[in-house]
Amino acid sequence: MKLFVAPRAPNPRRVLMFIAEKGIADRFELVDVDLNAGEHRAEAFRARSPLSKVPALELDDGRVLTESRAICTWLEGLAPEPNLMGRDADERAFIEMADRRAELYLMFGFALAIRHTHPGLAPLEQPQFPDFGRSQGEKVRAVARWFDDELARHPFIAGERFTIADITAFCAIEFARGLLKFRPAEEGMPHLQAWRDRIAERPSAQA
Ligand SMILES: N[C@@H](CCC(=O)N[C@@H](CS)C(=O)NCC(=O)O)C(=O)O
Repeated sequence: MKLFVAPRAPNPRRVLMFIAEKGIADRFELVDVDLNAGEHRAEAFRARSPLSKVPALELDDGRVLTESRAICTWLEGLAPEPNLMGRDADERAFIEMADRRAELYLMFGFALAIRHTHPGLAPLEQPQFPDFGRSQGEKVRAVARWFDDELARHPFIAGERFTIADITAFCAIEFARGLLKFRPAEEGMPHLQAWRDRIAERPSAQA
């Protein structure tokens, strides 16, 4: 199977970290897509990912899955252990809630803040609206503070165990760490920082 990724991009990193947690990296051929060079907008890639986004997973039968969470759902079926998305409908729903909060409010918030303010993202985001980006930076910090409060009460994003929601939130925080210089502890979020430091010690965080 071919997995189309881009170096340092947070969404491909989610899938790479999920694969590393499952211990199945040897089953995938990684193909780098150069976003700065616009390779993702070329016809050859759009034939696989019509909205020009990475990651994309090309299955052995030629079908292509995009959207990180959908790819992870497929991977969870391929390699059910360790379970990262829930064992029954009840647990699956609560983990999905946590994961979607991490994706839609944390990852997407940081992505908007970065894409509209950082010169390195100018090739991907045109036009950039720096005021909008700065306002998103403030809003996403309010979300991060909410996660900080949550993490004061339980050790992982979805509760008592490591799940896909930790992967999504970690990749979001690391993206912001690199490009927004976001350090939770320096902004009064000690629980978010302690959680981030614990997740960073997992071997999958190097994927
Ligand atoms: N919702 C998608 C988001 C994918 C996405 O935005 N990927 C970024 C890289 S992290 C991308 O391909 N950006 C290219 C662009 O926006 O032009 C997912 O979950 O995979």
